[in-house]
Amino acid sequence: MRVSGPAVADIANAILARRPKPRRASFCAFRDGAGTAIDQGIALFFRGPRSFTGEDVLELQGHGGPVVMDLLLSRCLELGARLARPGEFTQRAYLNGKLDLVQAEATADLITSSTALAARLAMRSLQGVFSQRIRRLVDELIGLRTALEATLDFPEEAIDSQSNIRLRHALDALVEGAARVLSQACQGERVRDGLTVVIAGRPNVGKSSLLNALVEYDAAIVTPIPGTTRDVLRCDLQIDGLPVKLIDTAGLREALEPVEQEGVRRARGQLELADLILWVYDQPHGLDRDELAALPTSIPITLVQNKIDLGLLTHTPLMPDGTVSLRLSALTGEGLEELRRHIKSRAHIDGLGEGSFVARRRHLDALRRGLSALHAARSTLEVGLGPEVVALELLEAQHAFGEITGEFTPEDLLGRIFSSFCIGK
Ligand SMILES: Nc1nc2c(ncn2[C@@H]2O[C@H](COP(=O)(O)OP(=O)(O)OP(=O)(O)O)[C@@H](O)[C@H]2O)c(=O)[nH]1
Ligand SMILES: [Mg+2]
Repeated sequence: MRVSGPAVADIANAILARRPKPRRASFCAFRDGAGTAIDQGIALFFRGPRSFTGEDVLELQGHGGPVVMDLLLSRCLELGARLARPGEFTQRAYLNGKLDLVQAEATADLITSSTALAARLAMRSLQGVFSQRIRRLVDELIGLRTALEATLDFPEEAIDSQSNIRLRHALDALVEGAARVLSQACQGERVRDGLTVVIAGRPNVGKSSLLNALVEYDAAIVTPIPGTTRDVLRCDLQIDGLPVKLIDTAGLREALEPVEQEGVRRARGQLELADLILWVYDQPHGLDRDELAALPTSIPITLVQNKIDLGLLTHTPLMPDGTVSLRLSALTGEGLEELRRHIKSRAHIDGLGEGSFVARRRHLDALRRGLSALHAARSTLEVGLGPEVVALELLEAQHAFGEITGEFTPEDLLGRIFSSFCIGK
């Protein structure tokens, strides 16, 4: 049990009948209001600001068990404590300057990470790797703005071409740096949230068989009857540390019967949400270009020819450049390894090094906004619109980057971030 706040020293006195020495483990009885022992165990007292939250913190390690915990909890509440809201310990740590926002989020990401790789990257964010990168960008921006604003204050010394060139170089370097952070953050987000892969195609081509083969159990019903799958089926999969959400859908065709019609409608809905579509086809049906043309254009599509164990003659149709085409058998497993490798390559998480970190969509949004403000500043400088406009655009970039670490973060966003934590963290 963990208690934080200004009344902690008094609560410790009352429950332990003495004040434990800060940062020392002491073995004590935990007592109720009448002085009777509820439990006994280790008490740890941290005096603020040298604690996780930055406030006085008491940690009681007892034997556990719901009734004993409840008695101890009631005693703390009696003494003036209240239950913590989700993420409140971390929120207080953030408000007291023990962590920045990126680190606070990394705490939650570490706890909920779904793969070992995600946990490692979350740990790096928690250690400040990501925050340092952002802070460096912000520092460079501030330097640039200071230089610019100096010229604003002394307009008679209008920017000469020499300092203009210097400014442009500095801006170029900043754009490059921000783009690099963004690309790493994208990888970090992939590792955290994974890839959504939707299996789609005509009925009976072996979509559900492919899902079963990839997840290595009988998740989906497979029959020789076209139109077997109607519901959208989701399975979680890991490919070398990459979390993959694999989604099986109803075969796409002009369905006559209402249940299948609904299945087809849902299947089409899933396509819009995919990071990657696996378009499965088989022989003798082959590949229908019209069906492919009806798929969302903004989402990458990989062609998967199934049932190659049947040995039927096929031709690989001519496709636009860059379309990946794989051949496999969901029945024998031939070609599955290539498909796994291909899915992983789509996440672009190869070569994640020591400088990598976990990231969230929120971070990507802010980085993109900051980067586009930097691009705007660069074109403003190029067309010679005047330093005050450039300075404004730089300030906008600084605010966007500052949102990531929590320097400029709206209250409601903070509320949303911390309320998604688990209670007691
Ligand atoms: N020979 C062979 N048969 C396969 C292969 N994959 C699937 N099948 C067979 O093809 C038939 C249809 O398989 P499903 O996996 O149900 O196909 P589906 O695309 O999910 O079909 P719907 O759910 O109706 O859209 C079944 O009889 C499978 O056994 C394969 O690689 N080789
Ligand atoms: Mg199916």
